Amino acid sequence: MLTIQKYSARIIFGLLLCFTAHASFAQFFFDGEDGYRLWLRYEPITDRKLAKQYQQQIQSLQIAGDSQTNTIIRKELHHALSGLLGDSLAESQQLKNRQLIIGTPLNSSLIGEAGLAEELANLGNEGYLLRSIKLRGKQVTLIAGNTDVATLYGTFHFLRLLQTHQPIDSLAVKSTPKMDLRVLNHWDNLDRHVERGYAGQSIWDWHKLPEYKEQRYYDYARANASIGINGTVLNNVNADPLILTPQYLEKVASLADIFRPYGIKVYLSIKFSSPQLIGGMSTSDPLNPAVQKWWRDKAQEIYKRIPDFGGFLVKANSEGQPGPGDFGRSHAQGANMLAEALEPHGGIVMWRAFVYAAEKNEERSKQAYSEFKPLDGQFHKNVLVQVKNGPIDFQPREPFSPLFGATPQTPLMMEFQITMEYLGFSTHWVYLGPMYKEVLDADTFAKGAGSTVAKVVDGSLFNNSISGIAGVANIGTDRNWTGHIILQSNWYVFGRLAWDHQLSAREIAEEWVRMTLGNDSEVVTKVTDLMMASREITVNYMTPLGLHHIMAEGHHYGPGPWVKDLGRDDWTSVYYHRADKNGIGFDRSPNGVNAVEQYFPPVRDLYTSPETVPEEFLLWFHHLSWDYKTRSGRTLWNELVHRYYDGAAAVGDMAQTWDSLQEKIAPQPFHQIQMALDIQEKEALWWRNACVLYFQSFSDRPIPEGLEKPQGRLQDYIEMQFPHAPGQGK
Ligand code: GCW
Repeated sequence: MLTIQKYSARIIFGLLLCFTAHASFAQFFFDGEDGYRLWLRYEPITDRKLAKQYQQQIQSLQIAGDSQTNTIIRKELHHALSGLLGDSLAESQQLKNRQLIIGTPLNSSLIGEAGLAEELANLGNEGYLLRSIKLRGKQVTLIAGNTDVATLYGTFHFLRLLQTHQPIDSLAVKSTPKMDLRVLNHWDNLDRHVERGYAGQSIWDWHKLPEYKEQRYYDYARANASIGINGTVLNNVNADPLILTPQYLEKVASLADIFRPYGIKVYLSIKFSSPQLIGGMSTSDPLNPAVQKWWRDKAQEIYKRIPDFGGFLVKANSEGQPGPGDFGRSHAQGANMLAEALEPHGGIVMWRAFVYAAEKNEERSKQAYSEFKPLDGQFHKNVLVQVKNGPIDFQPREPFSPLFGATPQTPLMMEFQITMEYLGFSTHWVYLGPMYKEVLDADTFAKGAGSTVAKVVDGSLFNNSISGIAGVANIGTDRNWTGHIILQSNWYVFGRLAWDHQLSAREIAEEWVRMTLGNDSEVVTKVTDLMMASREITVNYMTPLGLHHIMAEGHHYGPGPWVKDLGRDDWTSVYYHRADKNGIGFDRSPNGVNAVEQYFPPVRDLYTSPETVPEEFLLWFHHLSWDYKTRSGRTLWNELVHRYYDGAAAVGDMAQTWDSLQEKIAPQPFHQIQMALDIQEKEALWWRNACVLYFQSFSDRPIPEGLEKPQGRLQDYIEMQFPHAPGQGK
């Protein structure tokens, strides 16, 4: 019945489209495609030949075990196969031809018999095998791992093959995660405001927990498990100390109970001064024995409620947060105190390196390195230092942080931002796969060529005993989770790369498109192409050629290259672009603040000269005259203007390409994305006009020939105010 309604709605919609212009009727249609199902839609496979092949290859199921995780696997498979193939499959504990068998050597004797012992021995707790194999004369497909959660991961892999229409007749997959900790960081406050969140409120309804368990919590866990995410930090790094009170721990425990069977551990951000704020103590000095005891007791209390609690994430002595520095202690001393409290229970500390202080009198991009490199070797074994991908702050493009590779004895966790604080909030179509890959694939040269950031982070370069990667979530209560359906792909690509950073951004994009928008070849090619181009387009209309930190102040919505005179220089835009009548850019070469010295040669040498630095970082490392000749042969001024214009124009092209897919995309996602592209087009022009007019006031040079004049008056752009822009820090 539902399906009939769905299709007739589509037909009516199609007819109406013949007579109406875009967007106007979108709100009258409900086709179920509201984005809630993410990439786990399991729509019927309409290619009947393919569906038939799958049906022939998988004729019954044998799922071993009856743990909660096994039940989840069972439900997911029935739900998925009946969606994809139209039939739910019978389960049978008897070996049958063409059976899909799922289990571990412990719960399934068949897995034990399959001759996989050696391979299973190297899989760890999360890796899995997918095998087409003959067993006791029967042709079967196996999903095998050492734990139930591993087989859940294998199940999702198998379903992904079906969803993306891949062959399943001769499977020989072996997959293990490259990083141990694959964690989302929610910057969610306890009042449900999400710092830098653009998709509604926090999905954690603290007020109704622990009793009221939203369906969304389970769907969140499913989605994460489907891409291998195995941890979640529930609350903002600008932490509310109340999270550690019994009242909240009870709520945290109820979420941990929901997530456990999906292989997801819960972590908490803590406020370093909690002993004073909620413990009634007069100090939080990490070397004070009473403070140490307070944390030990707190850890014990947490583990009593949550035996597999993951650990703490800490933002300390950064942007006004308290930390060990308040007591004259180092970051290592602060982290180690917490590490000691968690260690007996198997917990870990993720200590953030995002620190910069006005008093330091050192250029901001250099401070994290200066602070943490000398501490290498001083951290306890269960501490990871969590480093943002670039040395400043999640800009549309930054060079990799020089800390990667600089601390052989300290495992560094990568921190990526999935939410779009500096990339257009939730209306700009920016697929972050290429950005994540650019950073992960960058070569630090820490131990000679091939010492990529990915190898630092996955622990292989320095043989670290623990490794991890974190992504600041873009999830909220919006029906489609991320505010913009395309931006679901950033959650997706984060998880997929956390599992295997060797995958390419394109193959992940394509996978996501097939699962989320459909397998039609035109849709797949066009949307994947748009995704792959989208990040560079945005860099061009926001911060081309290595410009950075020129967003409006506070909320970071829109351009603000004119921002100056704030409490601190390194919060202003003029500090970063340094435009004057002679030129533009930040001299971080040895003639300037010498940030290049923090990189290993030959990266250091490449970055030192404007002739050899990759052009995308030109103005990050160099202050150059407006007439400097860039690689295109244009002057710097002309090149800069061209980039702004190219970027803005490309959004118009994106919108056109999108429009051409109208017949092939369900109405709701089609219209939502179309409307978002309208906003993006408008805002890309806003960025272009405002920045070009502003920089022109220094360059005093004409708009290059062939380009229209920027619209509007600079002063009007400067005066624009958005007091209620979403996501602001509180
Ligand atoms: O990017 C900046 C944000 C802050 C954030 C901070 C951080 C949570 O503007 O909102 O605070 O980084 O990473 O700690």
